[in-house]
Amino acid sequence: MRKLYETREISCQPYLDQRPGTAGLRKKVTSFKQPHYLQTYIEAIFRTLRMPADSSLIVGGDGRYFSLEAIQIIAEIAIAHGVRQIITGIDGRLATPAASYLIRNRGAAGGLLLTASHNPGGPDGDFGVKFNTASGGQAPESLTEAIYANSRTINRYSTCDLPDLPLSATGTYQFGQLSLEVTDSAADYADQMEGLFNFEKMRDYLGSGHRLAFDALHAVTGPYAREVFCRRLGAPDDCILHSEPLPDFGGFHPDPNPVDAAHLVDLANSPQAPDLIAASDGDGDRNMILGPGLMVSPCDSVAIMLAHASRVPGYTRGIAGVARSMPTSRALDQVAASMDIPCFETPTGWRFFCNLLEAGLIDLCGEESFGTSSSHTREKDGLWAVLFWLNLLAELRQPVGDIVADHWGRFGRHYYQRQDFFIENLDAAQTLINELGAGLAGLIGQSVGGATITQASDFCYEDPVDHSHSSHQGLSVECSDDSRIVYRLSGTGTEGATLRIYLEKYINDAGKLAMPLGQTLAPLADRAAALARIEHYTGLSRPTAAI
Ligand code: VG1
Ligand code: CO
Repeated sequence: MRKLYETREISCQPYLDQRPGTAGLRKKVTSFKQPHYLQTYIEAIFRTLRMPADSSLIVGGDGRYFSLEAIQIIAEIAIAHGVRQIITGIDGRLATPAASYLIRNRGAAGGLLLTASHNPGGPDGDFGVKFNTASGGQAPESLTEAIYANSRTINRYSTCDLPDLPLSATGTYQFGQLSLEVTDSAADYADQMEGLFNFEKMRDYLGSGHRLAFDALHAVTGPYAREVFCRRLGAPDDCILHSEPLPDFGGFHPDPNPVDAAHLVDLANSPQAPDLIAASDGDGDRNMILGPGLMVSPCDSVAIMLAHASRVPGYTRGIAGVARSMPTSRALDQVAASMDIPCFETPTGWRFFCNLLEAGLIDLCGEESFGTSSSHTREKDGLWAVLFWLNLLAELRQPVGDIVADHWGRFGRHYYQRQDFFIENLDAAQTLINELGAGLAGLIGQSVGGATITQASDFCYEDPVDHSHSSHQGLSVECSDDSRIVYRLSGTGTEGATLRIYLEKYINDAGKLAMPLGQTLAPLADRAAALARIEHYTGLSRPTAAI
């Protein structure tokens, strides 16, 4: 008779601060290390879900500091809630899109993704837990709110004592009533990508003198990139930079953007620039695309993907519709209109795309925050986006810059920038938003910086599939000079507040498509700062970062 692991109840005090943000619960590692902190949140998830007996669960993440302890704690609580199979990756690492795919592919009841994504890692960095449903998609707001409500009442949880889980090599192990499978997720993922892209063409492209550089920023994508680009596409080993996943990301801030990955902008601007330069974030769901002399704005990237989708094998059957988050530029709308397909505008956060994807209403979607993906999975997918661009380059045999310039020539250019203001005092940030929101109606018709405000609204979304409402999803101000400003507070930070201001100006004048970005948007930035009285509320006269 095999040993059964007996469960026991542990008493604890509830924590009251476990409200998930834009994408899961993110806190400092030091918060997660408080007694019973992770345990109460996991207990709240299981109590809310009431998974069927004998469920399978995908558990894994970006491998950041505290991940291995977390997997052990989760497995011990999962047994007590009837989970009979846990599937994870080597060393507990699963890129977010790969985890989403595994959930669907293995018919799991859901997944616990251990990541704080683009937030820094290490003992003083951040940790996070995100729950994905059986569809592979992020839990909807109604579910995360129910988990939060439950977490505030947890004063006991069930667990057991398992031996240290063997995570360092693939295999299947039995611990009493629990089966643990450690899978080679990179191989599974690469198989999926082979079904979507023209690997032969990309191999030819890379074999004929074209070069790729992919920076994994010492985060989760290193082994995936090696499998896809080197083993299956024949790219040289040294095209993967910082490929070894490290618990502290080797000190990198694993956020692929021109500020945190400025070295890639330098590489793009150097005479040795490879044909395609790309990077992903901590958990592998974001992508940054650069070519000689330029970075492709994520808003343009998704629009260009749509314009060329019929050239990529996985999308030749057509695109049902597309979606973008509200602050993302309207470059995508322009292409969708030309193809006569719907373009949905959702609140920030990937979870809002999930219903649309599941219902087959969209096949492609993206966010300005370097996130793009398609109906092949229910998360954004960093390497998928790089492969999409590589497939395009192999097909068009044109430099990245020419593809972008041609696109602007055809559709006009949405000059775009996000400015982040880090504000230590959360209340000051909230007051700024409240005051601006309260005065919105009065702004319409006012003249600012030579333009008239034509629209001002507090974005409220009704999900077309389940008809749920999400209010206060960002303040938007549109002006008569084809410009738009959006204001919102970040929901992924773990201290203070980050005010995000999104600036967009549409220009469709052939002679004005290659103007310097910062200079072109400077008057709009001044207008945005004046309207929200940023300096008055925060003392800040300039953004902390412009991305
Ligand atoms: C940010 C981005 C948002 C993205 C989210 C999760 O949220 O703006 O577009 O979906 O991060 O991305 P916020 O609330 O900080 O603006 V990831 O790659 O960190 O899971
Ligand atoms: Co991420």
